[in-house]
This record gives sequence, structure tokens and C-alpha cells, in this order.
Amino acid sequence: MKKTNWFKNAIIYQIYPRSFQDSNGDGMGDIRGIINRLDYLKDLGINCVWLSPVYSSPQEDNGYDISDYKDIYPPFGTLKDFKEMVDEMHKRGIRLIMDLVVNHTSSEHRWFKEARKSVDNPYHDYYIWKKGKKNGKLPTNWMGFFGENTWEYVPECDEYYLHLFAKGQPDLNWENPKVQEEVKSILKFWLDMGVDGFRCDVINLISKDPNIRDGHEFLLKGSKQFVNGPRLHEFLHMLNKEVLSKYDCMTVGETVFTTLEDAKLLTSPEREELDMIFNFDHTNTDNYLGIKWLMRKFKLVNLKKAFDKWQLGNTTGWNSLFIENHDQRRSVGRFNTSETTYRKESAKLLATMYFFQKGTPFIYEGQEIGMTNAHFTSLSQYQDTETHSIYKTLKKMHLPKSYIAKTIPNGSRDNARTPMQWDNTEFAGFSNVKPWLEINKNKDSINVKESIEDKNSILNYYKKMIEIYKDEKELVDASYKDLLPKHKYLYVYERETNDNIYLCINNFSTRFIKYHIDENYNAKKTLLLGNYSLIEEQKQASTIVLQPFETRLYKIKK
Ligand code: ISL
Repeated sequence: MKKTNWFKNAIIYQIYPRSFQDSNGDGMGDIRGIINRLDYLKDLGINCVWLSPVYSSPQEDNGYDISDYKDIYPPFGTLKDFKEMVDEMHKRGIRLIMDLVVNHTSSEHRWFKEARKSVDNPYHDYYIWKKGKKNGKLPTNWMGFFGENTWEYVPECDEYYLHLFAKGQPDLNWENPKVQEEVKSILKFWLDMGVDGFRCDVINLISKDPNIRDGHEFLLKGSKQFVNGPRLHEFLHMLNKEVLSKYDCMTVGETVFTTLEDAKLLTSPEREELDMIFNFDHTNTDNYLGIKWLMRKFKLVNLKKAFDKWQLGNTTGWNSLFIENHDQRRSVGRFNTSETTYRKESAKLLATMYFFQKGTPFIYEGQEIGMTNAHFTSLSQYQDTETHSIYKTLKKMHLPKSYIAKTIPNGSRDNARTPMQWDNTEFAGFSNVKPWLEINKNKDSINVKESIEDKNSILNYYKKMIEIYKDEKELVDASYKDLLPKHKYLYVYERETNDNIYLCINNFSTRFIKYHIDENYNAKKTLLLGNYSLIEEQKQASTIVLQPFETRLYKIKK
């Protein structure tokens, strides 16, 4: 199969199905709801959707715990609905990539239910088991991603199973060739149904060091044994060769604690593993050690350093570009921007800042209307399993109450998961009953309906930005250069092709700041996009005065 590398021209919109659109009045989003909103997505201009998991699942981790890989979670719909959704997307020129969660299954998966019956069960070896230590202690001191220990005891087997996430998410044993065959069969099943690729959940955790022992890392103990394990590249190459290469599909790996060197190995085309990965260096600029609960004061120079590193350093692979997803807090108000007075300016600034870098841009649902964090005031409002586990862990660590009271609302994944705000009706046009997670109180002022009507809305800015992005086809291969890496408030970068230079100027502050545009550019520049209305003189000046959170994108003919 000849690969067309369409992913390089994709603009990908992530749907978190629970929170997107409820069509049957159960307070939870569903596939029919997505179908009903496809014209909205087409109008926005995106050409691909990444759909967070819709498979059968007990929903301990909102679908990232799968109990049947070849069926749909009934409240979301049926396989028939799914097929209809794929067809309706394709009719509109929208591709679909699914979430592939194969580091672990749900403990409700048939394989695991069998596996836990006895050590002799044919499915036992589908998972990773270990005896406890002699003194009745857990097999190792590892810490999982949700802040808990990683082992759960099963009396029938007198062994513990490994779970790097919640208890209900046992890790699969990829050393077992049968597991590898199952995964290939899952991939084929969905590709044959017409899906165009996969976002591969925590894919760099699938291979573990077979000699499982205590870890000595500072916080995420054991991580050296489960991040980028010894057979990772072999497994990915196998999936690529045997399945993925036979379809014109794409893959993006979610990879945690990944270096540039790892990324090159994972995404260099000749190695035939993944097409691109998500790295989290930029979203980790406001925390310590890549752990979002350890808050750190944000500095713009660090954000630029993170972007520069990947833009300049990922010479063989392809970058993904994002500022939000279902695990991150909302971007408006983050990275020194404003969630209040300058919310609109900030959202447009952030959009322009990341969209015109080199790579494939992803937009997370609601980002295009500038949805904000949830601002819940009590723990009981949070539904996310991670939030509750981390809360317990932080309490056990005896961190000051005041710190916990800050870091939970800051880091909770529910910030991004509040239902999509379609209009200002009681349930925001998301549902006609009380939804599974509270709707943000600001739905009256922040919603799609209002955004369509307001010509200066963030939504209309995104539409225009996407049109420009599509028109400027040569941007795909343009080079990248950060013009002011050390500046405290400005992020100015340039993308250059044979004929043009694209200059992206961003003011990450409330100050008015002068910026001198290279004199050679003066006669030939066109302002393609900006978040303030400017008169011709302001657009053409060589010394421009940037207003609070102002962004401008110029095209300069060489
Ligand atoms: O949320 C996180 C930090 O922002 C991470 O620790 C996150 O759990 C990690 O990036 C892995 O995420 C993925 O796998 C998890 C699932 O809960 C997340 O929603 C998913 O994106 C387990 O499947």
C-alpha cells in the first residue's frame, strides 16, 4: 500500500465522546450526538477527528479501560452507529483516528476475568503477574501514574497483577505472542471498518523490563523498567509491518517521559514504527519533573525552549502540535495568559502561536470557543479517578492543605472534560438532563451559538486561521527559527520557504511592547492574521507596538 502521508496536511480535532453531545437524554455524549454535530466540524474546517475511546468499558477511567475492543459502549451507541459516523465523516472529507489503548485492558475484559481464575488458565499469561515479597509485602515499590502502588493481589492465583494506572486497568503482557496477535486483530478490525488511524495510548509503556525489581527513581519509582522498555521498537515495527503498512493510515503515539532521541527512534520513517508522537515538554513547563501536581512558576523562555527543542531537533520525524487534550487543563489562562479580561485575545494568541509551527495541529473540543477550567470548589464535583487517587496520595504525603487545595483544581483532568458548551440553555445544549459532569458556570457567555454570531469570536478566528493554514500549503515544509529565544514576554518565530517567510509575533503579557521588524521585510509584508483590528499604518509599520496578548502572522515575499 502506497502511503500518502496525509497526516502532514491534517488538522485534527479531538472529541472526548462523553462530553461532546448527548443525543438520547442520558446526560452523556454519544455517537449519534457526534453525527449530529459533523456539519459544525466541517464548517470549522478540520479534516480529521481523533475520537477518545468508545469501546465497551466499565468506565473506571472513562473508556481508557476497555472490556471489549470490538464493540461499542452501549450508552455511546452501537457498531452500526459507529459505521454510520465513519461514513458521514468521510462524506464530509473528515478522516477518523481512534484511540488505541493496548498497554492495559479493563479488569472486566474477558481475558482478565479468565486470567485471574488460576495460574494455569490459558489467559493468565496475557497479563503481568508477580509473587509478593517474603514478608507479605508488595512485589515491588513501584508507583503508578495515578499516584498509587502498581500491584493488586488475586487470592486464586496467590499472585499480584501489575497495573500502571487504576486497579481496573491491568497491564497486558506483550511478551506473550498471543497478546501481540490479539492487538493485530484489533487493528485490522477497525481499519477494515474504514478508520484512518490510531492515537496510541501510553504506547511507550508496552514493553517492560522482564527482570521486575524495586525502583530507585525519585517519584515514579520503577519507571526506568516500564518506560521505553527493551522491546518497544520491535513491537511497534511488527505492528507497522504486519498491519499498518497495508493501509493508508496514520499513527500518533502518546509517549510519556520521552526524549528527542526516543522520538527519533519512534518516528523516523525508515524505521517504520509510528508517524508522530505527542511529547509533553511544553505542557510540563509549569510543573516539576513532568508531574503536574508539582506546580512550578511559569516562564515564557522555558516554553520557547521546549518548542525550539522539538521544532529544531526533531530532524527525522514529524511533530504533533497541541496545547490541550482531555488530560490537560484548559489553555486559556495558562502559560501566562488571561482567562478573564483578555480571554479572547489570549485564546487567539495561543492558537496562532502553536498552529503555525511545523507539524500537525490538534484542537481539543471546546478550545475553539475558549472554554475555561472548571473551577470546582469541592472534591465531590470531580468525577475523574486520577483526581481522587492523587488527592489521597497528596494527603498521605502530608503536603500542606493549602497546597492540595491549589494543585487539585489546577491539575484535575476534569477541567478539560466539562460538557461542550453549545448554547446558553440550562444544560448548554449538550443534553436535556443534568450531565455526568457539571457544566461550567460560564456557559451563558462562552458557547458555540454566541460564538457563531459574534464576528470577533474565538471560533471565527479559528475558522479564519484554518483557512489560512490550508491556503498556505508551502508552510508544511517551511523551516523554523526562533528570533527572540531569550525575550521574557515575546515569542517571535519565523518559518521560511524558498519564496516566503512567515513571521509569527506573539506578546505573552499585558504590556505594550515595541518590536522592530527586519527592514528588509518592509515593502513586501502582508498581515495574514491578527487578534486586534489595526489600521493599515499599524500593519505596515516597521516598528510595531504590540498590545496586550497581541498576535500577528505576516507573510513576507522574499
Ligand atoms: O494525565 C496525565 C498527566 O497530565 C498523565 O499522567 C496521563 O495519565 C498519561 O499521560 C497517560 O494518559 C493516557 O492513558 C491513561 C488515561 O487515563 C489518559 O486519559 C490517557 O490519555 C490510561 O489509559
